[in-house]
Amino acid sequence: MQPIQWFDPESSTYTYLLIDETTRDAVLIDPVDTQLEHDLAALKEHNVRLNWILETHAHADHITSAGQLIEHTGAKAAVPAGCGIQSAARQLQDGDVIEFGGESIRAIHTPGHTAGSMSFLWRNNVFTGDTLLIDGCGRTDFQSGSADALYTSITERLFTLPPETLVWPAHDYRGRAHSSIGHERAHNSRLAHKTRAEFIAIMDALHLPKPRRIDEAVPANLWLGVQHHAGAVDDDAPKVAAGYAGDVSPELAWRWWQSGKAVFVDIRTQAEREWVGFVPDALHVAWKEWPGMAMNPEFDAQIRSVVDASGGKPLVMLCRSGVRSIAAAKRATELGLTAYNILEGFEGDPDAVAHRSSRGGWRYRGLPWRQN
Ligand SMILES: N[C@@H](CCC(=O)N[C@@H](CS)C(=O)NCC(=O)O)C(=O)O
Ligand SMILES: [Fe+2]
Repeated sequence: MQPIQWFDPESSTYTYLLIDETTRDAVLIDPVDTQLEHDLAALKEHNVRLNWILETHAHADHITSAGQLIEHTGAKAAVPAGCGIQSAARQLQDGDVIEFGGESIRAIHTPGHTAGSMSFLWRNNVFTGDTLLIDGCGRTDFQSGSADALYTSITERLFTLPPETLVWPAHDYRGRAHSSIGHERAHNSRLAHKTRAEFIAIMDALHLPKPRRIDEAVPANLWLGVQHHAGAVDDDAPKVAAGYAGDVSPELAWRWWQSGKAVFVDIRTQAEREWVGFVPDALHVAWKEWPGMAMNPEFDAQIRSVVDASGGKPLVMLCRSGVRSIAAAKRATELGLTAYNILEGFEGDPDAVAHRSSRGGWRYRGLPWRQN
């Protein structure tokens, strides 16, 4: 049983259809909005019932048709928990299993191209998204990407699968359809026989142009590509504040970070982060620190270097409840930086969460970093 592969020439994206041939239940991985009619017709032709739509990550180069497919077929979406995709029925964690008919797919968290990216293992096929491409890999220079994390994901999670496992990527720009783990381990020019340091140096030297549609695609994909959410997204503008750049909702901060428009800085203490919870891949510059919640004497230097390393992006600052982050945003503003406060902080104000859930068009599922 092999997956059925479709190609979108506009974005060079592969979409996969997996079928349980006994029950005719099916799963689609990474469908593309402009291919909706093709995909619906093909589902009919194959005489299958679509159970699940899976996304390997929040794509930067095309818009998903997942939201529209849900409307047309009654299927549900399952997405990686760390991608900030708001409107899916299931937020997947590493090791989660998606069942369709008598078949099952295992989610493997493979961060690096984006912090939330996942690969999906079905029988002897692995759908690698933009984590591992044929003779390449996804870029790591936006959407909280990390070459270091990508090296670990590929070498420790994917290359440890049996060598005969077939590799089905989310893209190929040269018409190649699939590969295998054994082949990529031996021949992938970015990874085969490369140390971590060599790989990071290769990724740092790529300097690729930004994907043409990133500013439109990432925000749309955080709502599974469904247009009526766009109104709600536009309403969600920063609010003017005195002494710093403004207040932003948790969702807006998250979208800015994921689309590379801002740097996300967690200013809580290290102890708090350990006890209460991390925001995966957020940068850390403590405002106050133990012992005694004293001001962090290095704050000015550390926050300046975060902005410098980002090429001058605005900051979005997170604390526990949204109080310390105002003070930190004001201080960063005095230093000549552009800094926003994230309303409600890591915890989220329960009243505001309830209010957002009842707002028209929003299907709010908790703060982006809380994965609930
Ligand atoms: N020219 C394409 C570029 C797409 C692009 O950057 N793709 C990302 C995946 S979202 C990537 O990792 N590409 C790998 C590569 O180009 O080596 C566009 O504008 O959409
Ligand atoms: Fe991507």
